[in-house]
Amino acid sequence: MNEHPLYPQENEYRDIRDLNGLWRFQVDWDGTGEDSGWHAGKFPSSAAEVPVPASYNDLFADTNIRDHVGYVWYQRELIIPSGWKDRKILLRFDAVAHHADIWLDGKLLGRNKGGFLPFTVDLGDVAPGGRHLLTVRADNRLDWTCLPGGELTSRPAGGCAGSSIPVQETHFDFFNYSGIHRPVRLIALPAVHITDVSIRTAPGTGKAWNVSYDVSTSSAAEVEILLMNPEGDVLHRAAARSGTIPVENPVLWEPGRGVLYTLEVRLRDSGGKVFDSYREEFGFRSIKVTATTFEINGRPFYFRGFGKHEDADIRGRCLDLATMVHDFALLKWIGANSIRTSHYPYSEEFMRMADRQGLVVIDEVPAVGFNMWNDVPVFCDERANSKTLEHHLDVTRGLIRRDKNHPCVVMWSLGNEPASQNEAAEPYFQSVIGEARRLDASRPITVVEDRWPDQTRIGHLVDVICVNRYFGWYHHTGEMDRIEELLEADLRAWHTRFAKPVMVAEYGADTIHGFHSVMSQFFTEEFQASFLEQYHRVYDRLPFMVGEHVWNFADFATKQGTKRVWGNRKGIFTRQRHPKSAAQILKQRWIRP
Ligand code: BDP
Repeated sequence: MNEHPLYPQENEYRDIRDLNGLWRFQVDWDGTGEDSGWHAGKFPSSAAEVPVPASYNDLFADTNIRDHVGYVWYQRELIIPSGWKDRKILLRFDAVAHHADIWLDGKLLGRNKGGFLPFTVDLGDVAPGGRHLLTVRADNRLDWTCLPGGELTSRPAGGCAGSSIPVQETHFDFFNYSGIHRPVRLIALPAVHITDVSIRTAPGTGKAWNVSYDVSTSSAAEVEILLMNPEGDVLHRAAARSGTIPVENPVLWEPGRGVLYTLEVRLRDSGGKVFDSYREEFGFRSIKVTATTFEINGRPFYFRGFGKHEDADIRGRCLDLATMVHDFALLKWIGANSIRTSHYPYSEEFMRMADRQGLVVIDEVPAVGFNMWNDVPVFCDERANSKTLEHHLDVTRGLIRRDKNHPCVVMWSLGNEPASQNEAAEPYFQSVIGEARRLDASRPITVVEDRWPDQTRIGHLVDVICVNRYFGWYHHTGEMDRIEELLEADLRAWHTRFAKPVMVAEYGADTIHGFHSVMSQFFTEEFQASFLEQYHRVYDRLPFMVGEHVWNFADFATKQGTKRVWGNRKGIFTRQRHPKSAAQILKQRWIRP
């Protein structure tokens, strides 16, 4: 559990040193790096250099590095400013996929499991002022106790009798990019500091809204709260570490209009002097789910947008601000009002920008790969078992802790396409969903399903039915004339059984940019466009539909396979973000005059 979930912030009392840039890098081909002392000694000057943040996989002209299963090592020098005496000094990793071990001068400082959430290590007794060697070992191996789940096997190595090489099996459809994927920072906090801030808003009486807040500190301290409007005017001051502040007639955070207020927390010493502060932005917005609607601020909201990936050429799955900003621009251009962070938590920078731009987000944990699409049970002792559940709970807590204050997050997605027909899936998801509800009663919950409405054992546990549908593609392949009939019957069956609003969280067809035909022909741009239109006709006549998320925003890398022509091509944009013809169909549909 990360004790410091707050996004790093620099101010009069808090300092940050950015550790991004080029780090030394070594692949641990046979897993003996630690035995050889890589954690303690300086890497040879012949070691490669890699950018942080980045996935390392596609950086080199080397298939073995791209496909390596196991450890890789990163190293750089770390200088702790001599002025940082009597401070709490932390190293913060925003995300390392999927396991990380951190050493400073050969001493193990911390370990982390899970590739998509931040963690910190405490530099505790390291004296400021010196030069140190920071070494990180990342491991991309996934088994059934991980999120996403995977299986480790091996195969005989060609040309070398008796030897084998490890194979990472995954039951999810994106390339297993690895490495230090998000920024690394050295942080200095006051010895006594703010550790967490939680903010909730809810309509009060008349035009007033209530802001409930709760502040945690590392030890007892006098707290001061300032609530500011978007212009920075202080509307309220309070002195308790938790409480409720009424705000008369605030400007609401709305889809497409990211109006943000600020709650500033200050800590004062006995003489009244401020020694720590933290500013958290938040928005006034409410969510309500009925049997047929998803309401934001009391008005029905219809999700238009995409399942996305954090994925780009060369850099893989890392935070890349240029790609991120461009993706936001394309979402706006096409008229999308929302996305799902399929299939894992996205960077904090993405979530903060979504807050500012009013982009609505379904925030997903990396519980993907828990399906084998056959009769082999997945939720059982040999596969997704109590250890998986323990980690799933941990990651759910971590995600809610990290993202709880984001107005953009309107729903938690606690899994993608699990084998929900398994009997054991029910108690499993009862635990995960129960924990999420305990931590956040203010947001609805979904688990995105691919099973049929009469099969699922978890539909009654969620608030919104989200389904991924591929009629005409994976199911009833090529039966284009039946898409509407099949889809309509299916969506109606979900609503009839559960009396909850329904959203299609994925629908799409692989399309190669530049392929054209005047006939109905798989992989052409015309096919993708007309495929989507058939789905849209169904959505438009079902009163309980609350959204459509096309799969996928852009083409993305997957493991190699006979069904993947250099990745998944269901993007409306190519991997380089060029629009396919269907982009115009969506733009016309989503930007209504
Ligand atoms: C769905 C998965 C998604 C895949 C998609 C596809 O949720 O991750 O990429 O299918 O096959 O089942 O394109």
